[in-house]
Amino acid sequence: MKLILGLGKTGVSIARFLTKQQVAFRIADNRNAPPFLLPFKSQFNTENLFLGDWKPELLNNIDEVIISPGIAQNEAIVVLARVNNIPVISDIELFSRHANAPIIGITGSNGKSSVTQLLGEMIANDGNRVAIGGNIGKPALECLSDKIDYYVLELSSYQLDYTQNLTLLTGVVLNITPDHLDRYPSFEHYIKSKLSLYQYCQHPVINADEPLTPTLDNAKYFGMDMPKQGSDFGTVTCHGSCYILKGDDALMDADELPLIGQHNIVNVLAALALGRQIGLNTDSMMITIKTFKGLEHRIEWVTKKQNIDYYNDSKATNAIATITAIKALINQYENIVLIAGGIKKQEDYNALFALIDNHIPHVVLIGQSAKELGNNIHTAKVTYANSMEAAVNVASTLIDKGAILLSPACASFDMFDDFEQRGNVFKDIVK
Ligand code: UMA
Ligand code: ADP
Repeated sequence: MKLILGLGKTGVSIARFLTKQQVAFRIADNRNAPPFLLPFKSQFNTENLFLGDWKPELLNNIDEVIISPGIAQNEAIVVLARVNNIPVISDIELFSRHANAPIIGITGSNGKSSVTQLLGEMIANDGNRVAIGGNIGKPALECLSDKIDYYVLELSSYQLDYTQNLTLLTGVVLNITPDHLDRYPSFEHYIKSKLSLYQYCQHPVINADEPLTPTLDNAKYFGMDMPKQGSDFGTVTCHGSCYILKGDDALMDADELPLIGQHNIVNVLAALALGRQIGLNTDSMMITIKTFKGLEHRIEWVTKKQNIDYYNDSKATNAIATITAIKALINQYENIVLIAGGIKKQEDYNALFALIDNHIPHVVLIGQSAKELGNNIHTAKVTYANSMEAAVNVASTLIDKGAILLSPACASFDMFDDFEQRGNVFKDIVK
């Protein structure tokens, strides 16, 4: 019998899969009212459902535990399973046992979802059947089908931590900056978790600008400053314009990209290198790149009202993501009001504070960590707001012209269900 830990999106997908396979399971969640309880009850019998504190008996007669990524490795039930030599695996490992088409894995601290979506669209536009899933939102097991040519999976460090067996045709660690440090004893452990992706890759893709990534055989490289070589992907700046290169060949002027910011050029280079590793046609990839609109909640332009452009970057849940968003906008606007705050991560925010003090005249702070953030901002004018509505209202009175950017640099759970709800609330208020 299998034990599923966690009754969220992942847990329900595992339960559905095991039911189809006619494999018996127990499912447990240490919350009394987990978010997916109602959908679970409507589909499955609850005889083997266990809620509340983990009980050691959950492991009786269990030959394998399949765990949700949100459950930390130091939870008592995980420790006990390991003491008893019961394998603990991720839904990704279970998925890979049953996937009959090549899998592409994408991880990194920022840019995972954007590159996953862009590559998925490139593969589809090149005439293949593709499924996109994993940490991006659709559990991997729900993507399984006989009618798929490629799977593109966004993989979080949490999912990689519980994965020991996986075969990836190609994959990339986009970048590594501190994140999720509440889950790891040190930054080094987080780095190791991210880099573990390369042990599964047949044809890896490597960011040459990321000092923490290794040099590997069979790899294709990408980077803003890539030396021109072979069929790797880089850029060159000539007469003030930045060109995207494949080896020595200029593929396009980066100004033709529909998305703003240098990070989007980097994401395009990563997707090109991945596409190259799986043999996609370059011309077809370029067509997709030129029409890719990006994902909701990532520096998403919302509207222009009375000379003010509003941007929703709710997905920016760490300092680097907000730094990226500010850098993408500062050359276009003289005045930017930043709306930030929520639950601060355990990471160094000093570079963000310095960027704000140098480039942002006004900051509106919300949420649990507002005061902590505000105490470190010295030159920019700081205003506190106790709701998103108050934040948007006050922000719109602070400038006559420019941009208002929601880019929180924090998790959303103190005020919202998730980053999506936070972004949608912002957009509703703005509109
Ligand atoms: N749970 C416990 N005990 C715990 C922790 C959690 O019982 O100690 C229970 C919760 O009550 C919950 C269940 O476990 O009901 C499952 O929780 P989960 O957090 O693993 O969430 P899922 O709904 O299964 O969603 C997960 C990913 N969530 C996390 O990694 C935290 C989703 O990524 C992912 O989209 C989904 O699987 C499908 O693959 C979200 C995320 O925030 C977007 N990811 C992090 C990130 O991107 O930064 C890594
Ligand atoms: P992830 O899935 O890793 O969270 P997303 O593609 O959803 O990444 O982007 C989240 C935020 O991270 C974006 O709003 C943007 O501000 C920032 N970002 C996107 N790509 C990159 C990148 N390559 N490097 C740094 N920051 C990035």
